[in-house]
Amino acid sequence: MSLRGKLEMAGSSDVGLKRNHNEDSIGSDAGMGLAVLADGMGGYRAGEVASAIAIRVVMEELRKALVRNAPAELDEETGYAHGTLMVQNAMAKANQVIFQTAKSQPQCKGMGTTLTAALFFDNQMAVGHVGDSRLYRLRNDEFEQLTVDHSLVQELTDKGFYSPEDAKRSIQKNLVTRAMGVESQVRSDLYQEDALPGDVFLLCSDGLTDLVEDRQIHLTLNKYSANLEQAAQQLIQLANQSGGTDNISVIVGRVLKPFSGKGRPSWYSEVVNWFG
Ligand SMILES: [Mn+2]
Repeated sequence: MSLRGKLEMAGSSDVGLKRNHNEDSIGSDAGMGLAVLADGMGGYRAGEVASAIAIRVVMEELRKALVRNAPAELDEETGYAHGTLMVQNAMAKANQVIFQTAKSQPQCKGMGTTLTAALFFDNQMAVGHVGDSRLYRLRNDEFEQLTVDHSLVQELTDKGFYSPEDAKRSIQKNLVTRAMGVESQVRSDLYQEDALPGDVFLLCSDGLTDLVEDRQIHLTLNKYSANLEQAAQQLIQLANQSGGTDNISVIVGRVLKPFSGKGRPSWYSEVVNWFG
């Protein structure tokens, strides 16, 4: 089962107005049901190396894993679907590659990246998450942030030191407390959610959410949900109109039809063909 015709996606990444290069990276494959977004950090251009590695490795690892295993099958030990564990494993591998590269190449020392990945299978969505990029879901008229930032601001808010208003004004907004590639191992947050026809998903970097209010993002997704390309462009434009102080990346997805499939999906053969 290819998810083509059942799921649509559009993504865009923009340098913004103040930076001279783009350290965000995105990747998506609607047929495979995969969207990945990363916001890199590090010295001279190392951030873009880290985010590019994250996207490449996660996509490669998931392509391979989906050939070997049916994502909808349940893992007895953990209670997660295989697809969710595949996301976790792919992220662990990406972490390793970034960490090793940072260690072996002086110009990449200390680099890291956020990563938010969503894999769709069997009317579900598995999300893996590290850092302060986000995943939102618009279902009917309910707009909800599904991931929780790994940031100092979020921690202070959780502990009650910050109100949401304080958080917005904080100068430490971009201090990430967990990132990919910084240590030899990383703990990814995992979410397994159902995906219903009509659901709209947004993966985005902080270049959007620091400048554009959730309410505004919600309105934009509502307005352009029938045209995801336009939705993506519109969101980037909103961030740039508000100053464009950081790189801005978005991937917008929409579930068109149910995509159930328990066994090894029939798109298995299609994937095998890609690898020839
Ligand atoms: Mn950023």
